Amino acid sequence: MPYRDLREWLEKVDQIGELLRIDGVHWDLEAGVLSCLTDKMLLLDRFPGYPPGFRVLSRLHRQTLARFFITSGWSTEARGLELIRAWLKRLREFKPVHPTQVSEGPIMENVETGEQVNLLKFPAPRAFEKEGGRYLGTGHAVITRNPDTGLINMGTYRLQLHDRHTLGVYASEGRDGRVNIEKYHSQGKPCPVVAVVGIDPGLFMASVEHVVHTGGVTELDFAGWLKGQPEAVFPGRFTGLPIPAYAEIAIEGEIPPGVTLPEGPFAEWVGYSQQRDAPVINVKAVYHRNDPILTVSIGREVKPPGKAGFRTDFIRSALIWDQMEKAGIRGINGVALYGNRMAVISLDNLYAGHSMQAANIAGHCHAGAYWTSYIIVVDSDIDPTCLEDVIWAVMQRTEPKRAIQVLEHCWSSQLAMQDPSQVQKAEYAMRPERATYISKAIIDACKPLEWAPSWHEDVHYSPELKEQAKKKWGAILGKGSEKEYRIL
Ligand SMILES: Cc1cc2nc3c(=O)[nH]c(=O)nc-3n(C[C@H](O)[C@H](O)[C@H](O)COP(=O)(O)O)c2cc1C
Ligand SMILES: [Mn+2]
Repeated sequence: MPYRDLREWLEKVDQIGELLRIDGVHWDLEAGVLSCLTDKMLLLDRFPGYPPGFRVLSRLHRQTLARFFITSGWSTEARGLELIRAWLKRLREFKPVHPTQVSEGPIMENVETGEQVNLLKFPAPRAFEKEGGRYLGTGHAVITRNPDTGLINMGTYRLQLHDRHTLGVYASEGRDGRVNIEKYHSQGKPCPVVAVVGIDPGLFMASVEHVVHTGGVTELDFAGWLKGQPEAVFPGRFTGLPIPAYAEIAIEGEIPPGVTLPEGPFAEWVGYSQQRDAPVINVKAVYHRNDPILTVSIGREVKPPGKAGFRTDFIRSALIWDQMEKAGIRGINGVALYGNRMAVISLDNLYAGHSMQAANIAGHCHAGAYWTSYIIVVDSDIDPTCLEDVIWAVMQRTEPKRAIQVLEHCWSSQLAMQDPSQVQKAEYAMRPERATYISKAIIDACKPLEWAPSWHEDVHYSPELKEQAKKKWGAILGKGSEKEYRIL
């Protein structure tokens, strides 16, 4: 049975024993640190100073596989590379499921506008000691419209709570939402916006994954497909933007041009925190259900490619794989992405130039382009989800001067540590403060085809010989040691 909303999803998670309810936790640091100390979903209630029922659901970004299966209405026994392959198969069946228009829904149980708006009524957490404030949006979705095409976009860009009716919004350069905001601002107009800060994990996944808008597909269409039923939406009264009618909390307003406030420091997934200036949302309306649940993604202490931090790497891996195939790359045996920053492609290297072609597409297709600094290509005998084998191939099959190429002026992020002189050199001389590039290293760790006469023989036992030995001696040996796979 599909789930319509967060509450139905939570019931299913409760049934598999992955929901923890805790009362009386403080929004300042305590909710954050608790989120690092469990694998379960945390439903927090009775925050000191807040009415009971004003809840926070934490760990929206760190789903176990069991919870991902609930979210996607799908499951498989496959793990490692086979899991990525299985999800790719499902992804290929994607058909947009358009939202349906409704005139009301539970989110209209409470509607506050103008002077009634008070964002401080929600127990928004400050998650880390070094964070510069409270965040209302970390496990949410921001909806905007492209003023040229009318296409709706949904992406997750964090929201700092500045005061009763003002939020900071930080969208990284090149995000669809950021492009939309800049389009309005370049016309001197405010950008209409809806932020859904109490959201089910299906909508959230649509918001954080790189949905490609080819053919006018939107993240809402993706969510409808993923959840197995169309999303019910109604038009916001100030912006006309679609608001999911069964969500918990939605905020409507506009982002004025030329206004920024200091934002952060915020504990980034990369393992650092920084402060910078960011645009603001002036809030005009708040919609919420009775006993609303604020959803958050806080408490990320694990640094990429740490296993616990990025259980969804396999989803993005399949997306890159899909986009590479659509660009015509043949012979792909596997793709594994590590915490957004490094991708490994395993390939039947069929002809001279094939591995470089694959590397360049992997590093520049939409799902793989953003800030991936290292693209490694290995032969198809290497499992890309096993870092041990990947690094072995890099060490044993390459001659660095031949294997490593560095591409310049690639899609970056202000989260990147930067050589300040690079900014000055950039071609954006008109607005150097905006220009952030990275270089990208390709490591072609496939055995060079032209060196075939000197390729060495790999050392390994045939699977048959191992099976025979296990049959004969297995009882004495017990369970053998296993390779560590960094992607589930
Ligand atoms: C928990 C979480 C928080 C995120 N926060 C931000 C953020 O603050 N700013 C940002 O630009 N991207 C953030 N992202 C990534 C974007 O939401 C993601 O790349 C999304 O696909 C962007 O959608 P778009 O391509 O439609 O802009 C976050 C992702 C996750 C999983
Ligand atoms: Mn988008």
